[in-house]
Amino acid sequence: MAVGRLRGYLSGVRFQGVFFAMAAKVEIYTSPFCGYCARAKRLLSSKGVSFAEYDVLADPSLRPTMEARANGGTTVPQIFIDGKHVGGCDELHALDAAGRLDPLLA
Ligand SMILES: N[C@@H](CCC(=O)N[C@@H](CS)C(=O)NCC(=O)O)C(=O)O
Repeated sequence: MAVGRLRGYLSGVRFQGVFFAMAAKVEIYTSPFCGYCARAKRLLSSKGVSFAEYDVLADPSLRPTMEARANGGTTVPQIFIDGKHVGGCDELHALDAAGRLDPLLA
């Protein structure tokens, strides 16, 4: 969830307030030339979801962290929503097919 402050003038009237933008934090461990990674990212992007991407090929030191967070999962992608391990590309699509992905991303 993002929190911010809004201040401005609208038709000469000053307004200010706090806004809360409910957006899940999505993280995805990837490597280049990985079709599953591309497919998972395409699904997220098609929903307008932005995500943090960690390229384990570019930075192999990320791998142990990925594997620990993914309960030993060694393949890419490994996807996390609000810190919760979702799985890989197949699991992401299965969640979506079951109608359970959008609520997690809201
Ligand atoms: N079922 C997995 C398949 C992922 C997969 O096989 N990824 C490949 C790269 S495209 C991989 O990490 N291969 C290395 C390995 O199997 O250790 C998913 O849906 O994410």
